[in-house]
Order: sequence, then C-alpha cells, then structure tokens
Amino acid sequence: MGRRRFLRGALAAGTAVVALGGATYVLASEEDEKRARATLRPDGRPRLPPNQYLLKRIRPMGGSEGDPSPGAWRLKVYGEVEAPFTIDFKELLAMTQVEQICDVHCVTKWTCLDSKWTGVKLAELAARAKPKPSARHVIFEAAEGYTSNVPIREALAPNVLIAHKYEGQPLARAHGAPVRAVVPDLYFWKSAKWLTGIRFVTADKPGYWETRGYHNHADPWKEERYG
Ligand SMILES: Nc1nc2c(c(=O)[nH]1)N[C@H]1C(S)=C(S)[C@@H](COP(=O)(O)O)O[C@H]1N2
Ligand SMILES: [Mo]
Repeated sequence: MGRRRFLRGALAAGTAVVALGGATYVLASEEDEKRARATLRPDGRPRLPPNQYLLKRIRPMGGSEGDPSPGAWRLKVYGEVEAPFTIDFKELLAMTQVEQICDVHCVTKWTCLDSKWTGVKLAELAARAKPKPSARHVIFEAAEGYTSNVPIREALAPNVLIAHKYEGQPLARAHGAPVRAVVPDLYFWKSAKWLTGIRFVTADKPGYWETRGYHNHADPWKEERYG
C-alpha cells in the first residue's frame, strides 16, 4: 500500500498531518488528485507526474540553513562567463521581478500544484553574466556546501527563478530565506535553498544529492529518482 493511499485511508482531505519530525502538511482531495492525473500541461505531459501525490502547500524538507537576513545576503554569478558579478538583496529586487505560478515535485513523492513564487529569472542573471559558449552546466551553490547541478539549457528555461517570495510572502527560513532557486520541471532537490552562488561550468559536477545516490538529471516524468 502506497503512502498516499495509507494516508487517504486514515484521514479526510484537507486534514493537517503532523509528520515525524513535527512539521505539518496538508493533503489535497482525492478529486483534485484525479483531476491532476487526467490533465495535460501545455507541453503535453500530465499535470501529476507518475507515482506522485498532492499536497496543498510545499513541505519544509530540511537542510543546513544559511543566514536568513537579506542585509547579509550576496549572490555570486561566476565561472565560465564573460562578466562575473556579485549582487546583494537590493540589487536583486532592482532587477525585473517575475511572479510565477508553477507546480513543484519532490522526489519523496509529493507534488504541489500552483505554487506562487516571486523573483528574477535565472536567464536574466545569465544575460548579465554572459556565459561563454563553453558553459554547459549551472551549479547552484548554497549554505554549508550544498550544491545541485542543472544542464544549462534547462537552467535558462523561462520558468527557472531565483526566488525571494513564496505565496506573496518573504521566504520562510525553512524554505531558503532570503533567496532560493526554483527549477519547477526537475525534482525539487535541484532547487537549492539559502542560495549563495550560481556557477557556470564546462564539466558537469554532480552535487550534494547527486553524489548520494540520486539521479544526475531528476526529470519527474521519467521518474529519474535514483542514479
Ligand atoms: N541548501 C539546500 N537546498 C536544498 C536542500 C538542502 O538540503 N539544502 N534540500 C533540497 C530538497 S531534497 C528539497 S525536496 C527541497 C525542499 O524545499 P522545501 O523545504 O522548501 O520544500 O529543497 C532542496 N534544496
Ligand atoms: Mo527532497
């Protein structure tokens, strides 16, 4: 019996569940889940990737937190680029702000539809740094040495954000305050919280989870969970 079915048997939709570790999360209704399975995205893929269940809000998944204060935050954009730079929080806010509604998918099998994020497109930061033709991958760098790797073509997709708000509110500390990556079309571990750097590289460099048994690419529709 899958976890979703187990939970469904024990609970009514909309019930807040207190998980091991004490964090709460809220299951979506079975009807919402059925609808998500039957609905296609504009790119033709199902709204709910295989073997995922629905939560109403993203769930804090832990990790080694960074300094949450916007005043102390810096982002280094560097590596295989013509014009490396470092920006602070005010400079990030001075760039073109995007409000985006997208779905996110965690490898632990929860999906949250229509999550709302505010931030700057990674493509916009890249346009300023000018990646060299030799740049093939983007490495997200975060507090305490956490990293994740994404092929450059996917990292520069228009729905990849460097985000500072979730659901219209400044990011909570557990969700990566003050700034995180949001890469909606790959499993959520690629979306580094407490972001400190974006490094363009020629040679791929598997990150924290990718060197601990997770898949190097992480496509939820191909169920690229483990390497
Ligand atoms: N810096 C950092 N970022 C991280 C992680 C982490 O441990 N450290 N965990 C990843 C994983 S495994 C997931 S599923 C998502 C969870 O994001 P959330 O806690 O906001 O739901 O963050 C990702 N980003
Ligand atoms: Mo995760």
